[in-house]
Amino acid sequence: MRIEICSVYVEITTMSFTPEMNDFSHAIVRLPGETLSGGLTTAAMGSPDYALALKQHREYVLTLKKLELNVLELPALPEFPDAHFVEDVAVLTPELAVITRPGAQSRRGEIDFMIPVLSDRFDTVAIEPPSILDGGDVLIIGKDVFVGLSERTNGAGIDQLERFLREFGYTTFRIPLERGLHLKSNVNYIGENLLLMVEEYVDVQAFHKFEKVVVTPEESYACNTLWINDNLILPGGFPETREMLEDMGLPMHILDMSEMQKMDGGLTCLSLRY
Ligand code: CIR
Repeated sequence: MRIEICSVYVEITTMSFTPEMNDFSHAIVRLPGETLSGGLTTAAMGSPDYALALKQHREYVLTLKKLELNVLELPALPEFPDAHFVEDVAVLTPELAVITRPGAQSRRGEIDFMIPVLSDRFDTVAIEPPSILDGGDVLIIGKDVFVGLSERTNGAGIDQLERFLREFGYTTFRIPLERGLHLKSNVNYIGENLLLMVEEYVDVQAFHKFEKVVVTPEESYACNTLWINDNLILPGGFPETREMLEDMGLPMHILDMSEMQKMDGGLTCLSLRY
């Protein structure tokens, strides 16, 4: 009896440290507001069509539900045109929710609408000024936390996040951003020790223990692929990346993200998962 209990314990301990654990049961999303074209962007791809953006968002939510996530759909916040990119306002771990302090001034007020939602579900702490940090810069793989040092996330923000998470056994790595808005615009974990990334990150020392799947510069947007419950959600229109990922044999879901891409947003940005 004792031996059995002991072996179960060992297995659970090992599981909680493996990067393979990506079983999520919940997601939080926010409906895009009709003001979404007033959000921040560097994309120069034209103005998003609101009806189409809503349709794409709906498909995204349906896909999460298909993967058996319980999805909390928050109402639009038209006064904050980027608020549907909920990933940026919090960093979730099983132990703690860290409310961020978004790097863009125009997005700071979004946190006031997320704090009550997360406080009901998590122990919460908050990034304090003068630190700034966007959730899009935070890539958590098991107990490793890779954080992009970007225009939206400063060193002080990374230091604070590191202090919050250290006591739960997380190790933080700081990754200067080479391109794009956020770290997760460039690099994402897709299971089986694989990172999907653009060429510029291949030699980053902090990523040395991973195998790399490198996307072409023309398909860099496809780096923002979401690995969730052992499925891959990919943006449509990136055939080379799709072909490379097909070899992994995971169920794939291809979503049209054109209107989100126009606003520098991707698949990971549209939800908070736990
Ligand atoms: C912004 O510039 O803040 C939004 N237009 C896009 C945010 C995308 N978020 C993300 O990649 N995590």
